[in-house]
Amino acid sequence: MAKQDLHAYSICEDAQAMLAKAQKDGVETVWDRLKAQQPQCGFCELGLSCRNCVMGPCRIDPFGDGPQRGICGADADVIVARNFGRMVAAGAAAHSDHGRDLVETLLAIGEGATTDYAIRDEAKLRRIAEEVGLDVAGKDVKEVALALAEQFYGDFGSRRGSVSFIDRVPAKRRELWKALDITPRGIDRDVVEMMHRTHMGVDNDAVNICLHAARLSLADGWAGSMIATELSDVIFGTPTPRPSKVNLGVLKEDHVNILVHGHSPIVSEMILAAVRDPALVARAKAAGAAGINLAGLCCTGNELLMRQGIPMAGNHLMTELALVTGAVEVIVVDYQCIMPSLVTVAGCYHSCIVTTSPKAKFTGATHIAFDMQNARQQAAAVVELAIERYKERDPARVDIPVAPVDIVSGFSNEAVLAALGGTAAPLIDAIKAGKIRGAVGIVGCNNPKVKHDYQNVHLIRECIKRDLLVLVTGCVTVSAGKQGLLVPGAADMAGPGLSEVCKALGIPPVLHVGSCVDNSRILQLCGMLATALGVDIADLPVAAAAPEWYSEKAATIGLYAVASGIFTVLGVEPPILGSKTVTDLALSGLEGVVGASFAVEGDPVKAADLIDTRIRTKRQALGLTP
Ligand code: XCC
Ligand code: SF4
Repeated sequence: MAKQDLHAYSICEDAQAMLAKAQKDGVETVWDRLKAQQPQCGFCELGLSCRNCVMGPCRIDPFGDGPQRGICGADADVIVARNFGRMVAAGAAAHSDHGRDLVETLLAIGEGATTDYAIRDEAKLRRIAEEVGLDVAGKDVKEVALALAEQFYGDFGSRRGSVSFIDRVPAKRRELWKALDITPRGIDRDVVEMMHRTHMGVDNDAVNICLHAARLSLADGWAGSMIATELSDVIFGTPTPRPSKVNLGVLKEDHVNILVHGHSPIVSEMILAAVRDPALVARAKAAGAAGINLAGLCCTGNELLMRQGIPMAGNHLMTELALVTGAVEVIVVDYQCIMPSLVTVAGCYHSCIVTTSPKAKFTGATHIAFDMQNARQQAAAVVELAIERYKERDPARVDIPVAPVDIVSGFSNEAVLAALGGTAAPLIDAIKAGKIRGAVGIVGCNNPKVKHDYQNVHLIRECIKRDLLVLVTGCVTVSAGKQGLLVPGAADMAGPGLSEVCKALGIPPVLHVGSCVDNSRILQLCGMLATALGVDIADLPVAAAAPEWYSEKAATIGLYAVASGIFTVLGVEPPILGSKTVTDLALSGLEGVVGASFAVEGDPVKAADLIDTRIRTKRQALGLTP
């Protein structure tokens, strides 16, 4: 790529510097491969291609000149809806299978089958067990863990009418779901049913497929992801506000640098324990390093940041570029959002990619299998490998381009309520008084089709200016943090009302609430606020946005937000525009069905205008000043 182009790819100084170095070092990046893929398939972009059976593949001509039906007779509406349904199923499967790993960890703790993992927040364990209807009186911690694990296994199955956390949903919303027959029943059941429905010759009504997509997304939001979040808190501790740092400057030139990447805290928490082991630190020093430095990428990074204050090196589009610093010994991964290219990029330096999960192996990577019995020992092996790699580092090729930026993280709902004095009443009062006009969850990924971090950052800035409190998760966390938006001082960038509230509480106007499964924290908070006000979630002055989303998981998150009653703006077009029926449903029809819909808007100022208009309408309907 030409030099002058680099600023077009990312707003971040560290990204620009590493893109230039990648060019110099002859490293291919995601942006090079995006270019090589041009032009991308227009049928697929519109959702109009189908390969659900081998009579096909088929495609529908969007201009009306060519075929309007697949070989089986499916039209554009059915093909688009089926493709979208499978996308949502894949996203729900990813989050929820991650959630299941936490249930398995809880079970192992309950059975006494692990000494590596334990319960760090017993009060939360008991609170949740009681909430879902278990009798915990007189039971010890292991017995409660066992009973709760069994209860949550039931949420994955097919024998219940609804999922365990259904009572977190406000009554009005529960009734609406019941009337629409979209109450989530069981995670695996609803995912499997989508695979069934989208087989040739099953569900051939686009709207009916979309309604089931809504139900299965709710099984993710209110069960799979919610279980992942709550059990991560129980096992690894409920987050509380703590300072940390972000960007490639968190790498240390004189240290052994290890990055954790992926999504689950199960592996990364053990790596953290190992890097703090004095014997391993001594070995690193013997190898000539000043110590061992751990930092995060993507959502497993968010998990460690929220609970432990471990710094973040970068988000999705920074993962290759982190290796280009030449300062990373090992990236240890679990699953999801790990570009296969990392193995190749690591091979251009002294770096090593370590995989840990039996369900996520990468050809060319080093596999160190983690399980409930060996996790601590395997984590030590990863750190030892990193120390060996450090000896191979070429100091002449190291470039850590920036100084790190301060952030504050750790705003679990428990922490937010504690900061407010134990109840949501002060937050509700601030909303009623119009100091905080509403709240916006700005979440999701990076996508090389969009200038890196541009839409994420500018939408946040526009929202806080309008006195909208912003909650961030996932890769948007890093986008926000790098621009100085995750510190209390950022209140100066907010409108007068929000600024006043933030300064009084000493909190940033942009709160980091966790990883992508932690979007369930936002659902829970909305449920709590709506119940306290005696209204539905759709009546609240809230909205959501995924400005730079790329992942199937983000499609699922967007849909469960909308199906929960939250207006959601996507910054990148979803592959549904080939069907007028599905597009109309998404952009307006859902409003009359579930009380919220999607908008697609890539311009952050226009996206903020859409959100603002929505929040104005909702405030007025509640009898508040707009
Ligand atoms: Fe992945 Fe979660 Fe998206 Fe980031 S935000 S690119 S899904 S790591 Ni979840
Ligand atoms: Fe073609 Fe129908 Fe088979 Fe899809 S399911 S590939 S549209 S024949």
